[in-house]
This record gives sequence, structure tokens and C-alpha cells, in this order.
Amino acid sequence: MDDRGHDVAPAVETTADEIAAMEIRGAATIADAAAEALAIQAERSDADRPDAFERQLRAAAKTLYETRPTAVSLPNALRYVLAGMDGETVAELRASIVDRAEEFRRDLDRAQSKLGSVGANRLRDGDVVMTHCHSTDALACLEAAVEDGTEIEAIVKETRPRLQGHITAGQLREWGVPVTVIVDGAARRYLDRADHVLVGADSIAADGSVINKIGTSGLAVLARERGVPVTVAAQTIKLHPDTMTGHTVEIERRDEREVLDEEARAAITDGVDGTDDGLTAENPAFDVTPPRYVDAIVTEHGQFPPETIVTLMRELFGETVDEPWERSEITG
Ligand code: RI2
Repeated sequence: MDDRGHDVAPAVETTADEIAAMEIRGAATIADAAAEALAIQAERSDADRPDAFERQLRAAAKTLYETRPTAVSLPNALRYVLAGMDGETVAELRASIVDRAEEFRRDLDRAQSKLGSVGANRLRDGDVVMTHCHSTDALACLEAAVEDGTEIEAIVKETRPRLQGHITAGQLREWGVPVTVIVDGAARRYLDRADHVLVGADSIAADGSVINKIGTSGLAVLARERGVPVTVAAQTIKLHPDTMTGHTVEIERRDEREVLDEEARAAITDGVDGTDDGLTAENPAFDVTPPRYVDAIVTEHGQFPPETIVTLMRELFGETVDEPWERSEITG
């Protein structure tokens, strides 16, 4: 039971906890896990009436929705799967959710590989690509380039505080790509050697702004100064439809201990464990890169200048979006 008295399957709670703790991370992976969790909820539901089943599904979606606020792939995935809930009986409703989740996950996979081949077309033999954080969409471009036989090298920013750059480095080495890992502060120096900056996105706003791991905007500004093009690899599940109606994207603030753990804090304060020692750390997980610093957004529908992305957004999402997990009535 969740705190509103609805039965949420323990496996859904586990997925939600893993997303919140970033054991499941990365916008596409989160979307995939959320769709899978809804299918599990449907399969394990003990509801004996259609209305009870629908309420359980909405409660599960809400539990998942409330884990992390910035990657729009999460609500987009939940919305998509719930929109497919259809039937007169619990058995029909269950089958509709399971099928829809499967379709969503298949499409997600396909979109990433399509996007990868579009992104790979931007790369030439001998190119050096600078990356930030770990994005499966960005890596799909590099994987497709490697598969095409394009010789590339990577400069991988480690990406404080959680060092997701190490995941990128590991993946690239598996594919045989020469990798140089640098600290985030070294980016400007190493941009002299880079031909591209390639990053992912957690959300893309209607004006073409890119919301991605903290540090992306600074990197993009430096890249512009150095004349290095910035490519954002993002499936359309990263498009944030609410921004078409004036909403902004919430930037997640994570625990300050990711920046300054207890040991580091004690070293700074000389062990004085005061509640108000005048020392705070802040940990915004994402930042906003204005469209003027982005050269292209690469999607499964091709590449777009950021300022034109709203056209695609309108086409794919329409003008309005709702939050079905907040609905109390039954749609039948
Ligand atoms: P894919 C990550 O956020 C990074 O910001 C990365 O660029 C983005 O998700 C997209 O990842 P976090 O979950 O969907 O590490 O391209 O905070 O895998």
C-alpha cells in the first residue's frame, strides 16, 4: 500500500527507490525502467474491478513520477503507457498496459539506434569528441560511428560530483576508442584538441534550451568561444511538452553530501560539528544551455537547429498534456 492507500507493487517501489538513488540513471534508462515497472504493476495487480486496477496503475505512476523532477522522459513514458490503458475487464486492462509498455520500450530502443546513425554522420575520420556525463543517446552516435569504421578519439570530462564520465570512458574503451579522461576544470584547455562537443539531454524546452547535467552550459559557452560545434543527442522522449505552455523545467537539487561528504566537511571545519558552522554545499544536478550555444539537436527524426525543435514538439505531443496519475475519475 502506498500512503494514499493504493496497492503499489513492491517491485514498483523498488524501481522508484533505485531511480531516486540513481542506481537506475540516465533519462532514457529511467523511461525504460518506468515503463517496465508499470507493466509489472499491471501483471501483479490483485484488483478485482476495473476501477481499482486503474487506480493502482495511477498510484504506481505517481510513485515513479515523484522520484526525480528534471528528466521529462519519465513523465512522457508514464503518460504514454497510461494512455494505452483500455478495456472493459481487469484482464483486458492488464493486457493493454503490458502491450503498451512493451511497444514503448521497443520504440525507445529503435529511436536510440536511429538517432545514433544520424549523429554518426556528423563525425569524420580522425575527429576528437569531448563528452560530458554519461548519455546513452550520445554514446549511440559514437557506437554507430565506430561501427561505420570511423576512427574517433574521445576526451571525457569526469563530471563531478558523481563521476558519470567514468561510465562513458569504460563504454568507449570497450568499443576500442582511445579515451583521455580530464577533470571538468580542464575542458577549455582540451577544447583546442576537440572537433566536437557531444552531450545528451534530460529535457529540451520549446525554445530549444537544453537541460542536461550540471556543467553542460559552461562547456557549451567555452566551445562556442573556441569554435567547436556542440551536438546534443536526444530522442524525442526528451522533449518537454509543458514548456510549450510557459512552464519551466524544474532543476533537481540533490543531497549536498554528494559534493561534500562528512569526512571532507570535518576536514574543512576541523571536526567542529556545529549545526550552523557557516559551511554549506549546493548540488544542482542540471543546468540550462541556451539554444544559441547549440549547433544541432540530433533525434530519431533527424537533426534540428535548436530553435526549430518546437515544431517537432507540437507535431508529436499536440498543444496540451495532462498528468493522468493525478486524475481521480475513471476513464473506462
Ligand atoms: P541518456 C543524465 O542524467 C545525464 O545528464 C545525461 O546527459 C542524461 O541523463 C541523458 O542520458 P543523470 O540521470 O538518456 O545521470 O542519453 O542525472 O542516457
